[in-house]
Parts: sequence; structure tokens; C-alpha cells
Amino acid sequence: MKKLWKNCHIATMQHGQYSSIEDAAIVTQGQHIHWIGTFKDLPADAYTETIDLNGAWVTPGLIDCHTHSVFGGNRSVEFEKRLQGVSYAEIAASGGGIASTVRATREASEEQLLASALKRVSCLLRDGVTTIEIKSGYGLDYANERKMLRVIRQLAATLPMTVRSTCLAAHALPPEYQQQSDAYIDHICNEMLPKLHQEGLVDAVDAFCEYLAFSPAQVERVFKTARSLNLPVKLHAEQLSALGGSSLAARYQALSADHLEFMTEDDVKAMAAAGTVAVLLPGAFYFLRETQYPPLDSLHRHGVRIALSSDLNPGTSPALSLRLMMNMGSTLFRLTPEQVLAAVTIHAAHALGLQDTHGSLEQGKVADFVAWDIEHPSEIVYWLGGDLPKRIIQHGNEVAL
Ligand code: DI6
Ligand code: FE
Repeated sequence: MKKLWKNCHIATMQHGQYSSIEDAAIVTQGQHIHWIGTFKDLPADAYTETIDLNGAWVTPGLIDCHTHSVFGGNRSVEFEKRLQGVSYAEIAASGGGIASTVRATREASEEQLLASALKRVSCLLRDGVTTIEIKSGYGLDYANERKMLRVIRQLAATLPMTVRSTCLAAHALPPEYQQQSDAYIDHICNEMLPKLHQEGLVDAVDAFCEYLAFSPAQVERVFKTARSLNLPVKLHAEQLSALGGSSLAARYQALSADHLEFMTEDDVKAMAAAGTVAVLLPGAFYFLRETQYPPLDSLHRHGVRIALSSDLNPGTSPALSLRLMMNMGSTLFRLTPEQVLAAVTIHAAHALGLQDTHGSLEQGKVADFVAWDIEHPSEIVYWLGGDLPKRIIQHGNEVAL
């Protein structure tokens, strides 16, 4: 059962570069790439189906490696208030901010959370995303974190996408534990994480290391628990202040440290040595009108892999298009379109520990790819949003758009 996809050009993204093959073809067998190369080298074989891609440019399916796509309600009213001059602190004091999303998420049923997340994640899928990471973190107690993680598993079963689930119980302090952050961390380490992992709901563990969330010492306790459960870790680090979270993440061989606006040169060196991916989130940078840039020169100089992601969340990045984030990666962070494409394919695969199977088009990897009706791959980054004409192939099957 081999399918031949012919008449295309391919940006394979091997080694983090276009690594283009012009006048190319791909043979898929089941969910995998059986052969890839120039059409003239195509081995004689029998194909059950031949699909003409009409000269399209093929890239790996895009990977959105940091999202909070499951949540109740949204914060558009808060957004409007802020623009009328109400401060973030005033909004938080009147029960807004993360607390309002936690309330709405706790009130929602699994079915309601699934329905609203499906709409959002479908937008990302139509944008060319075939692999997505989704975090919990708006439940903040066992039952509600479990509910979120179960919805993430249901999204995986429903959508033609690879979905990775990350437990972010250490996202904020729940109302039950005000002024008792150490006790909440104990509860995460002793009860929540072991149980949720035992139920098969967790692929990785994340935390929010920030002065308004959890300290490096508290995060380290969560990381130790993750290590004892054999789960990889990631970290929201250095978004608003320099606490050394990214160095801590590197010490625990984290898959990624994310945000990173305030990271230091020492943090960059630690991440480079550990092979921890830097996940930059231009949507949150833009939405918060941040002025402190992540240290891009230093990240490049030390050879840290850079991934880009939507951070889709109701508070700081209500981003329904990864391609818009890709353009921002170029305009705001001065990544070239080639670096941006690597950032949402092979480097994003590294940020999820999926680099052996996803993120580039090579023999043996999964057959996840997008055929774009464009003249050059840089167009995927160049156009601001919109729906570029494309065909999406996931695990060897064309997705009905
Ligand atoms: N960093 C963020 O920017 C979001 N979470 C995080 O760890 C904020 C999430 C929210 O406001 O709902
Ligand atoms: Fe986030």
C-alpha cells in the first residue's frame, strides 16, 4: 500500500535548513515516509495511488510546541477594560486575570471544554499544524487538572494531529492555597503528579517560574518529582524577570525553556550545553507590548536551537494562527524565514522530544506534510495571516479541510 506524491518541490528542513529538493516526489507507506528524493530517481514500484501536487512546495507539517488551548471562557472583556485604562493589577484584584480563567475552566464540563478547544485547535490545524502540545494549568486541583488532561487526550483521539499533553499544575496558586505556595507544591509532588501520570495523562511536566508564580526552589521540587516519574520537563522562564529558571531547566535536561526575554548569557550557555531548546513566543511578547527582547544574538552565537510557538492562551496570547506568529518571529525577532520554518518544524520537534519521528521530511519519519501553493517557502512566513492555499497530509492521509 504505497502512495506516490509527485510533482512538487520539498523543503525537507533536515539539519534546520531548507535542504531543498526540487522536482521531487515522496512515497508514503502507511503512516511513514518510505522514500523521498528527486522524481528522476524514483524507484520503479507499484503504487496504489498517485497524487499530483501541481508544483506545490512541500514542508513538514508545522509543530506548535507550546499552547494552553484548553480553557473555559475567554478574557476579551478584560482586554477591552485594559484598553479603557483599567490596570492589570486592578483587574487581578477584582478577580480577573488567570483566576477568572481558572474559575471558568472549573465550571466547564469536559464536553464544553472539548467543544471550545476543538474550534481553536482546528484553526491551527487549518494553518498547517499537524503536531501540537497542550498544557493543563487552569484547573489547579486534582479533579480539574485531570479534566483538562482528559480533554487533551480526547483532542488527540478526535483530530488528525499528534497531540502531546503537558501537566502545568504549577501555573498559578489556586484559591485554596493562598499564601501557602509551598503546601501547593507539596500537593503537586505528592498527590497530583503521581496520580495523573499513573492514569496515563501526562507526557511532560511544566511550571511557571516567575516572581508572581513559583520560585526556582519550588520549581526544582516539581522537577525532582518529574524525574522520579521518568517524565521530561519544560519551563516557563525569564518571561518577566531574571530568576535563573532557564539555567535550572538546563540542569534538569529540560526539553525546552520558554519565553526567555530576561535570560542572561550564563543561562544561554547552560541551555546550549544541555541541548535545551529556546522556545520564543512572539504572540505574548506582542500582546503584552514587551520591550525587553530575548537575547537573540547570544542564542545564535552559542548555537541554541530556537523554536517558535503560539502560546495560545486567553490571557497573554489569544493566537489562532501559527503562521502569524511565524511572521512575527521574523519581524520582531529578526529570524530569517528559513530559521522560522526550522523553528516550527525540526526545532519544535526537539522541544517535544519528537525529533526522531517528526519535524523533517526523511525516510522513516512520519508522513506529516503540507503542500503549499506558493513560489518559494519564504512565502509561508512572508504573508501576514490569511489562509494560504494548501493540502495537509497527516500520517500519510490527506486531511479534509
Ligand atoms: N505565561 C503566560 O504568559 C501565561 N501563562 C504563563 O505561564 C498567562 C496565562 C494567562 O494569563 O491565562
Ligand atoms: Fe505559556
